[in-house]
Amino acid sequence: MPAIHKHPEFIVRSAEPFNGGPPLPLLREHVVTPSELFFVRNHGNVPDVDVASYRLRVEGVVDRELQLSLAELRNEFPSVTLPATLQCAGIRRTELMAVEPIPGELPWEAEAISHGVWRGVPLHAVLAAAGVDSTAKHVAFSGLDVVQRRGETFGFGGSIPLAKALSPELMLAYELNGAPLPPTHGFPLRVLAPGYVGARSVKWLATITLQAEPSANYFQQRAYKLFPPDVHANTVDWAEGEMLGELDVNAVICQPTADATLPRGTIDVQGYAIAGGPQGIERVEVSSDGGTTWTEARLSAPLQPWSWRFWSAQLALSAGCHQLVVRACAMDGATQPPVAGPIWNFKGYMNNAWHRITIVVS
Ligand SMILES: Nc1nc2c(c(=O)[nH]1)N[C@H]1C(S)=C(S)[C@@H](COP(=O)(O)O)O[C@H]1N2
Ligand SMILES: [Mo]
Repeated sequence: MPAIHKHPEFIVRSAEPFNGGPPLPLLREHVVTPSELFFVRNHGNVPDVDVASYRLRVEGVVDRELQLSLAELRNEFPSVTLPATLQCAGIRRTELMAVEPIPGELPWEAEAISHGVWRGVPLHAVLAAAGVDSTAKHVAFSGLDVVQRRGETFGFGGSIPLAKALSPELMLAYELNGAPLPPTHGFPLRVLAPGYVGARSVKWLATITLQAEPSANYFQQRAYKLFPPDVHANTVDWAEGEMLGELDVNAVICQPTADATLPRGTIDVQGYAIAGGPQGIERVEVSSDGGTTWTEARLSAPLQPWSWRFWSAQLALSAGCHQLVVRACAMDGATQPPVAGPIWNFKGYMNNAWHRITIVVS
């Protein structure tokens, strides 16, 4: 298994498979997350891929099947560079777990997100080279990693609708932050599907299949599906549920951290906000009284499509306990739910309730 190079303060949520992310104050220090701080979500092993023999296969309902080496992808196709934020659907699951337990899932806090500068081939260029048949409605991806679940062994995969696959932001990425993809982030090639849950950005990409239906893979048909709050593991009908795609507006307080004790005076509250889609964040508001009164935060990072924005606010607080809350509004008017209870789901996805932390001012 290739070595994983991460920052000494990286929070490891699971060692095998390797999963983790940076402490929130460190995450908030860089608009472009350095690779050693970039969160990792692995369901299986980190494949050790030999670039010389690596081939991407493009198949399914296409005019011609393709087998492409990394050199062909780099030299014979156009390249694009795109800053984009990647976010796991399981982000902030611990807050849903506080509503009702979610056994068997990773206890992510708000660190399952990072922002990178990606370089690769526009997916539409590769699809054009293969020639997409008119019966194709979905583009399925599969990875080279192996996942083990309850005695079963299978691969990681997922799909996106053809219209999303053809949109300009979709990329087959071979670089992150100016360097070849690190092994744990999908070397030598991964999908980058900005605006969609991280699960569709398939790493160690082996095949692209054009087909009429969504992917039959476990991670499309069971995991990464959203069910109403009354559905539980023992009552679920896997044929139901909504396959996750587009992300929702979200905002998080990174600094101070939960349960911090701070000296009296003006405190600097900092965090990130993300709209989900390309439209960007319009406004971020912060409260120090649990959401009764609000102060507008200053948005610092420039507005770019598919990207988070950093925000900060100065609050003068009296001695005592305070509940800090943040909420954001996207350019399309989308807002967040005040509490997590009504959006609880038994797999623990898509928590975008107002982020609340308690701090003590002494
Ligand atoms: N092949 C493969 N691709 C994968 C995964 C995986 O386990 N195997 N995890 C997915 C999930 S759920 C997320 S959130 C992102 C995380 O990407 P990162 O580890 O580069 O941050 O990768 C996605 N792509
Ligand atoms: Mo994820």
